[in-house]
Amino acid sequence: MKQRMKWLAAIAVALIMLFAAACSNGSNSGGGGTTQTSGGGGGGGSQAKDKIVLGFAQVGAESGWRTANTDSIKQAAADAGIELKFSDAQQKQENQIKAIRSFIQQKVDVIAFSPVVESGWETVLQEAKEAGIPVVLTDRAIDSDDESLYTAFIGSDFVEEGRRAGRWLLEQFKDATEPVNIVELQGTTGSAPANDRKAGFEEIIKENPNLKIIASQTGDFTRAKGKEVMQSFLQAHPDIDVLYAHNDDMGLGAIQAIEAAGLVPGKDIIIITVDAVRDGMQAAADGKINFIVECNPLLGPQLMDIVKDIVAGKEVPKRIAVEEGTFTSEEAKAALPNRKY
Ligand code: GYE
Repeated sequence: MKQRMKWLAAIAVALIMLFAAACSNGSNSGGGGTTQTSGGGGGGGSQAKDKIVLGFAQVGAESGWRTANTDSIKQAAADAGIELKFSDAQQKQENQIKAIRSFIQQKVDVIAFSPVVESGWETVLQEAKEAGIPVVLTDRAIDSDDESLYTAFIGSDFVEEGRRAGRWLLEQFKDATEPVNIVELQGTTGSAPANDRKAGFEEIIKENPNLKIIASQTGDFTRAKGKEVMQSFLQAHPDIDVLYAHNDDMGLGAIQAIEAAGLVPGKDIIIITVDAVRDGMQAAADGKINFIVECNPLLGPQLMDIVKDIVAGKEVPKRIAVEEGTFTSEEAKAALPNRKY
C-alpha cells in the first residue's frame, strides 16, 4: 500500500512539472516579445526572473557613430548579464514610441532610448512612469521641463562640441580681412545634436564678423544625404571656403562631392566634422578633414552600470557626462592605430 502511494505521488509530481513547463513555453511564444529565457534550463524559473531585462529603443543605423554605439550597448549588456530587447527605429520617432509602448507592455525592468528628436515625448514617457518603469536617456536629450519623466541622462555636451569646432575656426581665420564663406551640413532636423552643435558653433564664430554661414541644410547625419546636399551647395555657391558638418559621415559624403567637382578637400575647402569615428579619423589623417571634434559613442558600460543601480534601488545622478577631445590632422594620424571605433 505504502509503495503504491509513493508511486502515485511521483506520477503526480511529474505531471505537475510537465504542465508547468508547457505553460512557460506557451507564454514565451505568445508574449510577442523576443527571446525571454537565455539560460534555457527547465526548473530555472527563479534564475530567469533574476535577470534584469532592459528595453533599448535605438535611433537607427545612420552613421558610423551609431554602429559603434549599438555594438557598445549590445556587448555591455552581454558582459553585464542583462537581457537586452533591442529595437531599431530607422530614424523615425513614431517607431521609437511604438517600441517604448511595447517595452511597457512586456513589463521590462528599465527602458533606455536615444531620442531621435528633442520634442514630443511627454505622453509616452508619462505612460512608462505610470507603469512604474524607469527610463534612462542615452546620447540625446529631450526638451521637456518635466524632469520626473526620466531617471537619468548619459551623454555628451553637444553645445560644447559646436563651440570647439567654432573656436578652432576662429583661430584659423583670426587674421582674415575678407569674408570667409562657410556652408553647414546639419544633423537630423529637430535632434539635440543638430540643434546644439549649430548653436555652439554660431555662438563662437559671431565674434568675427568675417565668418559667415552662407548656406545651411540638413544631411540627416548620413553619407548619402551629405553628398547630395554638398553637390547642391557647390552648384549654388562657387566660393565656399569652409564646410562644417555635424558628423563625420556627412563630411565624408561631402568629400566625394567636392572631389567630383574637381576641388581638393582639406585645401580648397577647409573641413570640420564631429564624431571622430574610424573613417573620419582616416580622412583627417589623409588631410581631407582638417579638424574633428570627438563625440564618444561607447556608452554601453555606463548605461549597464546605471541600469543595475536603478534596479537595486540606489540613488543615481540625473546627468552623466562623457569626456571627449578634438583632433587636428596630425593628432588624428597619431591616434588612429589605437582607435577602438
Ligand atoms: O554625432 C551622429 C549620429 O546622437 C551623437 O548621431 C549622436 C549623433 C552622432 O548619427 O553621427
